[in-house]
Amino acid sequence: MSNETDVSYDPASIETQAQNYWRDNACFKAVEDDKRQKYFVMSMLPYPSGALHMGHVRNYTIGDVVARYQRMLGKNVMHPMGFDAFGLPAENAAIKNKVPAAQWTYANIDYMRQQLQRLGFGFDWSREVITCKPDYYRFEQELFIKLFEKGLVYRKNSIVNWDPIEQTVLANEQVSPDGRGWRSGALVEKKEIPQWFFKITAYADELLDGLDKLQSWPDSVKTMQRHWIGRSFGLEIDFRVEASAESLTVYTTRPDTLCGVTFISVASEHPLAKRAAQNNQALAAQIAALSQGSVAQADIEKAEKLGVPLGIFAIHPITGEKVPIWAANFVLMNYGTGAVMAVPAHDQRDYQMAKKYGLPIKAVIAQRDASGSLLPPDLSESAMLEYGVCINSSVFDGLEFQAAFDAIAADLSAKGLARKRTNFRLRDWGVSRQRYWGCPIPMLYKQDGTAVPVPLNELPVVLPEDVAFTGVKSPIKTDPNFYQYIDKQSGEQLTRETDTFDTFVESSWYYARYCSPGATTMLDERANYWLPIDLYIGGIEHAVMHLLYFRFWHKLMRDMGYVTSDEPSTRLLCQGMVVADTFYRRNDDGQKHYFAPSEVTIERDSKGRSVRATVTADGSEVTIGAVEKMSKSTLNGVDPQSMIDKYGADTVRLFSMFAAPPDQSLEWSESGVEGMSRFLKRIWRLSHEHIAQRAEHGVVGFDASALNPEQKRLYADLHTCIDKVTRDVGERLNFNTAIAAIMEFLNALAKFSEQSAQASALRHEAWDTMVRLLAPITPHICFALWQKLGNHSELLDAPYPKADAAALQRDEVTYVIQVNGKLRSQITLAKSASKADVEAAARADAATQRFIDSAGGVIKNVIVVPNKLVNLVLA
Ligand code: ANZ
Repeated sequence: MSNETDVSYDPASIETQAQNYWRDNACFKAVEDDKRQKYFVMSMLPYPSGALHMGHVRNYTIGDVVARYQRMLGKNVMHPMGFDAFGLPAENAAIKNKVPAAQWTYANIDYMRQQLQRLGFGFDWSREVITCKPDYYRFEQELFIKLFEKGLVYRKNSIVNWDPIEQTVLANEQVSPDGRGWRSGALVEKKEIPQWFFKITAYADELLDGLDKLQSWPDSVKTMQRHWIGRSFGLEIDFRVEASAESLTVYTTRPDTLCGVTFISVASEHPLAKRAAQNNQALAAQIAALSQGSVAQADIEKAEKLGVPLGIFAIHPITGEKVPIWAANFVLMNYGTGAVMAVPAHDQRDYQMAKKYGLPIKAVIAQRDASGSLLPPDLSESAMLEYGVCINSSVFDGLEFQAAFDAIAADLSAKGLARKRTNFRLRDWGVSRQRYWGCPIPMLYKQDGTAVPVPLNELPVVLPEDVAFTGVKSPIKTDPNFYQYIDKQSGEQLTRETDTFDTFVESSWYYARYCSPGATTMLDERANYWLPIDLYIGGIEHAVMHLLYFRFWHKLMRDMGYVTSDEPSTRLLCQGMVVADTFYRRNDDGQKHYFAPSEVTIERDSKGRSVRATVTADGSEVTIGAVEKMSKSTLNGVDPQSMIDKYGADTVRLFSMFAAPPDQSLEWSESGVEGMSRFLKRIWRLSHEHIAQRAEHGVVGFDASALNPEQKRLYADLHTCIDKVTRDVGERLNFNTAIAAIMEFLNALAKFSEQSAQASALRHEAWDTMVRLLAPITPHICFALWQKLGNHSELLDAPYPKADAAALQRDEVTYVIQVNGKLRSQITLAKSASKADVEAAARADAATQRFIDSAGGVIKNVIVVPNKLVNLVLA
């Protein structure tokens, strides 16, 4: 055995060498090539917050493993990276540190790019997209103008969260659950201001139906998108307003419950509510109070159901009864008609309102029991939401949901009182933000307020980067050099739009720009070579907004003639979160005070689980909390940089691929990382031993047909491993089980001790294969070993190992030997062995005999399960 210290594994120097080689030889530059099958893999680009976190490391390692694997299959791989560079944190940093947002952003990008390089990710940096650069965002300004001209972009008043102290619009996330501004603490108001919209609803049907074709997208994401788009089939019904010529139209998906209507709820902004409040200050104040709180639908659903009677009545179109009209805080003005027929017996929100204000509840749907008789609903605790059969509904009694829907629709339509209608929950996409650090919206306003686009030949509208920032208002809103505009021909004075785009606009099309770097138009013909993306990897938190806008923009670009495909990506992988232990102590006020893992000393059990933690500085004990997503608030984040510095990039990559299947949470554990580091050291040592021994034995060529039984076994193990790894990495994207198979094979290889030229040739074949199987995952160590094994070719393009089908058909099987049903040993026998052979071999097995002797037993009975196990039953 050679000495371990003479070839020690030094990741830092190995990794620098490999990375320099890749950089100097532009190894990852992708070039269009019609003769080769393309493979376009990408991960969601990071926001340049300052440094990579473990979630990024995981996401990008998955992408890199797939990219390198596909390349070894011979495909023309493109694997790009960029930075989603606009956004609020840069403004906050600018206010806090008094550095321009641009400067802060670019410095972060430089640092993070270098971190990505240090991890050995094979990105084609010549395609890098930085979304805050004018040569990128100019094309989204251009598309916006073209869409405006087609009517797919428009401006309308829209309700926003308004912070009356900061005099600014807040995002839904900036409104606390009790309806107050995150910074000012002021009660947030709903305010209407003019905003720009993309007409995504024009694509609602296509976005919904297209999901069925996305077979390699996770079902969870498709379900969320379906729900978000929320197509519903319903009826618009007109209720006559008492003592007026007017009628009030409601939208319902449950016309079968029409006879259970006991009141009507309208949004607080509904014209009827406004009119009722006109000459009634007290009512006006009550209605205004209803509209406080967040405008986010999730918050509205959670909030208590509140209402105010307007003192107006409607006439029920079937029964002719008078029903009161209320304003209610859960009715949205921008959905349906902004008015709801309330059926407290069968709608939970209406039920809550009715209970609170003592309004009548009338059951009109019943369900049949097993014997077929109708059971009136139990309404003591809640509404009965299920479909059923109409009761208390005059001529509609006895009808089931669809029959009732159709009958009521027909009856009311004939009277001109109803129309069938399809509605979407999806709203048009409001893209105006009152922020500075974003892409300027390329519009101008005439003195009469008419909006006109900036002339195309004046694009881009460049966001000034060198600005003073006070934090009160966006600097471009106070800078006349930016907002004043004089028409070159007419001399007319106009003002520029000073709002900027939602940053989801930039992330909606960066993937396509990767395909056309440097193009002087948005995209060029190269985009159609690469698109659609073959694998897109990112977090599940983007299931709806980003991943829906991204699909929408693709269709916009298609309809503008830039791309020919219908969808941007054929396969999607949503990676799970990276989680870790939390450590805390409760303060006197009961609040948790968290400690970072670097501040505590942890005692672990044999499985590596933390069992006791003390503060390193003073030895005092802290509580080990739940395993949670790594985050700033719980201080349980582990800095990737410190891990790379300590263990090397290959170890960090290997751990993040091995510790969990990619779509599940990955629990960070330093003992797990240490285990990976030991595994790589072992590979380094064993491969070097092999290389030294091979020199001693002399080099002979490998011949699979000249193997002795033990060699044959190892060869079969090798191909079983290749077969498993190929399926796990290539099809299922289950990297953890692939790595486990490699580890298992390495154990078999380490045990194979035969010393001969032929054995050495087999061992060489095994190492050569191992290095290629591991190359996508731990590319640096493999880069070094590939050369040491005597290869002069480029490992990046070395063919990925192929399983030899003949070797997989083993002529031997391994039997497990049980004594009284408990596993005690195993034996390998020819497949042709008879039951008697198996029994004899099991009785003769030394380890089994030793066990039986020590137990002092006598074999009473033997059970042989062919190709599986032998059970020796003792008397
Ligand atoms: C009466 C009714 C009875 C309803 C019942 C439901 C159950 P989707 O599927 O999301 O389209 N609704 C209509 N417009 C609304 C608005 N602007 N704000 C809040 N709620 C609104 O849901 C449609 C249902 O949501 C409609 O059907 C209406 O309540 C309510 F047993 O009408 B339903």
